[in-house]
Amino acid sequence: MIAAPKIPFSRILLAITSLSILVLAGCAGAPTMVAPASENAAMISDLFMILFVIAVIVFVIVEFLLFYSVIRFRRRANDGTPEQIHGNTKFEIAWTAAPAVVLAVIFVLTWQTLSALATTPADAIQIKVTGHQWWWDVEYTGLGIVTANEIHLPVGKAAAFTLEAKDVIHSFWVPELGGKTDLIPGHTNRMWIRPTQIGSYHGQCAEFCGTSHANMRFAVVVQSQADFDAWVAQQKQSSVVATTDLQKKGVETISTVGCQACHTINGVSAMVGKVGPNLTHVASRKQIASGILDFNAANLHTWLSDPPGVKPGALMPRLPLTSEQIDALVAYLTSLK
Ligand code: HEC
Ligand SMILES: [Cu+2]
Repeated sequence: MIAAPKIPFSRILLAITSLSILVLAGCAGAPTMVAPASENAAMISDLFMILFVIAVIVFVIVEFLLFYSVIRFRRRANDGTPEQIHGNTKFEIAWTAAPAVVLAVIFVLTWQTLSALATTPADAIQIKVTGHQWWWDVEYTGLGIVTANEIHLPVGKAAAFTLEAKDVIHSFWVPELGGKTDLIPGHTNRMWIRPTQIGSYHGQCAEFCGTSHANMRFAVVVQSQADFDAWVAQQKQSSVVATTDLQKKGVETISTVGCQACHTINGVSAMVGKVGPNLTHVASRKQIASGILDFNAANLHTWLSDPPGVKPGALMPRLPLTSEQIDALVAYLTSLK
């Protein structure tokens, strides 16, 4: 028989410690629901903290009783049969009542939070988000704005989201701003966010939806009311008119190679497709392809050359474009502020 190798306890401890440090380091700077930046996310985080503290207290009491009993009442020499306490009414009542009270407290707190989250504030900005494989269509229904993958919100004001899906189930999740809510084909879900801190927050699809599920990200930009108003005014303008020769060639190319089948550019005739993101103000966005590439000429060039090569499974096909055509398209697209 081969004896199992003896690993010293200090080695095991070292391995566990190093692994924990690695895991924690990996989480550093990642979006977290315990640093809420909105009124609704704070409600969820507060409830989580209360439940966590209750769970820790229960854990400590149970473990203390367990270890105390194991050590204090361990079998000793000359022990006879221990005293039998089966059917002890006092104990039966105690260990039935105590968990019932704890669960009742948790139930009331959870109910209060859930009903507060289910009540959409009356003055909210209305935003419809539609999940597509693998990007987010964003429509400000009251303002007549359509954009993609980047949601702007004024700080302190509530936004009511209507969530739908075009193809499969997706899930809308911005950890710092609110809980996950599914987008389900043929069904409308709702949630609201009242951001309390200016900043840019990371969003992510949280329901596996196919090849590029992990590449289905978005940004929520929380701004002062003045900055938000300026953004709204800019988004409401119709698209920029091409001025340079290269940009004009870009407009020409766009309508000859078939982009209009899938994309809309307000003010450009025939550009009314709805399969892909609205490009009217694509150059005002910080990223393209739902957070995969920063918006700049070089990345646009890479994207247009081979979308599925950049983002696996992307539903924008690789079009037979020449390098000159791509240059013209990039010149036009980068002008669409
Ligand atoms: C068959 C439909 C289809 C055609 C044709 C098509 N696209 Fe797309 N396009 C898409 C889809 C879908 C996406 C979103 C991809 C993703 O992020 O997963 C997209 C994304 C983009 C983006 C990134 C936008 C953003 O905000 O993320 C740009 C720019 C773009 N397309 C430009 C073009 C141009 C220019 C053409 C013509 C040369 C074109 N597309 C042709 C479907 C199409
Ligand atoms: Cu998704």
